[in-house]
Amino acid sequence: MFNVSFAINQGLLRPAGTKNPQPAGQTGTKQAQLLKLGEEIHKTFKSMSNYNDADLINEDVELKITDDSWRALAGKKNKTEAEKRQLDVQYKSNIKQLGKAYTLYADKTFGNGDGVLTEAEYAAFESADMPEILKNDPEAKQVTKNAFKHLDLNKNGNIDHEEMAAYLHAIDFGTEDGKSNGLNGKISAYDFMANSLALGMQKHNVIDQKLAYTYNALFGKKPVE
Ligand SMILES: [Ca+2]
Ligand SMILES: [Ca+2]
Ligand SMILES: [Ca+2]
Repeated sequence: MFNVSFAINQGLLRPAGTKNPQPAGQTGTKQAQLLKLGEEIHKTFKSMSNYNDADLINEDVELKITDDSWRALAGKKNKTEAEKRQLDVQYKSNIKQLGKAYTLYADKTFGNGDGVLTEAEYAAFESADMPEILKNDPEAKQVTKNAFKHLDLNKNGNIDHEEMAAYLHAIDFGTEDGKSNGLNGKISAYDFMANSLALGMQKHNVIDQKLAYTYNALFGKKPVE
């Protein structure tokens, strides 16, 4: 199981409220750490699903956005305003770093490395581990096209790290059918798969509502209709 608190301990993700000193010459190292984190996110998501059987999900795998102390505080009754704020700040800080890492990794590995994903780069990224037969399947191509449309919130023709962070935040919510434990600082395999289905649909649906909420919560921005 991949744990983001590991990244925090490595100095990659910084707990809320702490300064982020960046001595000269450290930029390359930080980039390498972000890339590694992005690769871990990618591997974790890939290991949740099974191309041979869409109904089979690997329930043992989850992506932790926050650490267990965050969840302990989140579960506490009668939280003070300061505690609520601490939870909010820490969550947002972590999810923004994950959005950066995941976008950087995807674009460095499957794109031109300019930091944003065009539709073609996103398609290359999404189909990376697909069996050949699926890669050329028109239906699978359409699903990727649909997903890109949902994720390009400002409709500028590419996915940036803000849109990616909004996506990661949105899928933490899981679904409303009782199978998910909801917003809890972890993306379960069920959260991921249920939201992936919604993302692949052509029509406006619940994923768009979640993305509109998270894009605004994280960056104060509204999606372009
Ligand atoms: Ca690019
Ligand atoms: Ca965009
Ligand atoms: Ca969740």
